[in-house]
Amino acid sequence: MKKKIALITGINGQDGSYLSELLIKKGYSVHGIVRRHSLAENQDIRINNLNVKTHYGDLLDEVSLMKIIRKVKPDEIYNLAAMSHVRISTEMPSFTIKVNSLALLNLMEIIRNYNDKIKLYQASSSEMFGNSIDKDGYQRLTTPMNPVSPYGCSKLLGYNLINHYRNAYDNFFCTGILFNHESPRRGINFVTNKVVRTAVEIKKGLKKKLILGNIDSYRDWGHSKDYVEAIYKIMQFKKAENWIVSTGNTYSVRDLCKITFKLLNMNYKDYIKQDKRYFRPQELKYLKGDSSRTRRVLKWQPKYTFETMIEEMVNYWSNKL
Ligand code: F7E
Repeated sequence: MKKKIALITGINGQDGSYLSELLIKKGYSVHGIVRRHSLAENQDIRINNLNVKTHYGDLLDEVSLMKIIRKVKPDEIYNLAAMSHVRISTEMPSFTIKVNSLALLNLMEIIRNYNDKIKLYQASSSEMFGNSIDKDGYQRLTTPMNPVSPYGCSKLLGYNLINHYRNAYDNFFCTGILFNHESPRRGINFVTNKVVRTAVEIKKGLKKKLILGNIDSYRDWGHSKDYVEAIYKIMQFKKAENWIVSTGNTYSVRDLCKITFKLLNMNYKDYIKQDKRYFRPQELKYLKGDSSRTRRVLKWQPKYTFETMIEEMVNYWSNKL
């Protein structure tokens, strides 16, 4: 039987690398798009041991996208590439909208005009909800979406475009609204890996303080490895739909610090300083996702807990530094 072909944008990111591993295990031929980078040695740091084929391109360059899609002839495209840092999106809002929304629109148009049988997964985000919370304390598909950052706005535009194209033209365009998801492969300017890595550096005497922004916001943090399993199941479901992917538990950044420092036999209160540089113009205060339908219908279940995930990250940095 012919191998299925997947094309992943953002293949060298955290989710792209775990998804590649999963798809290879499932027997796919995996391709990915990478941007030219001035430090070529950092280009594929997360995927250089994987049997994937990378192609130079850029989401903002439709011609390169078209050429890659013609060459690779994918059955499935996973659009994971994004300007994904919420605070940085406030510094470069226009770029964020171009990459996260306009490029998606171009990708959908290419699919419609080249081969409208290609299935597309779009990475949507819990940041689209902003500060809306249902009365029972959860966010779900019916919760109003009122984003509080250029990043959230860009993802909401992408989500609306996907829904519109699916309804208007019947394409297999699906999305997962993923709540925060982490791992040792997370970029170190996101709060989990920043806290864990710095705590280990403090433990080893390499640093004295951990400097953070708002530590009283709450997030529903899962593990990227669990979440790419959900992404795969979303793509294989008989119908293209929107799905919530979350753990259903919420912790504050303060809890994250408490647990991490405790694992290293330290008290977080002795090491934390706050700096307004890391605060956001408008904070998203609280996330907790209701993924009950995803669990029931797709038979998806996360394996990691918040604690086992943090432990894995602490072990990773303790061995690496
Ligand atoms: O911040 C607070 C910060 O940058 C989490 C992305 O994957 O998830 C992610 O977005 C919280 C926020 O993630 C620092 O204010 C405090 O309340 O790790 P983060 P995020 O903004 O929630 C969503 C679902 C996505 O889709 C995004 O792509 O931590 N915080 N002090 C800090 N955050 C950072 N980064 N650095 C600090 O020093």
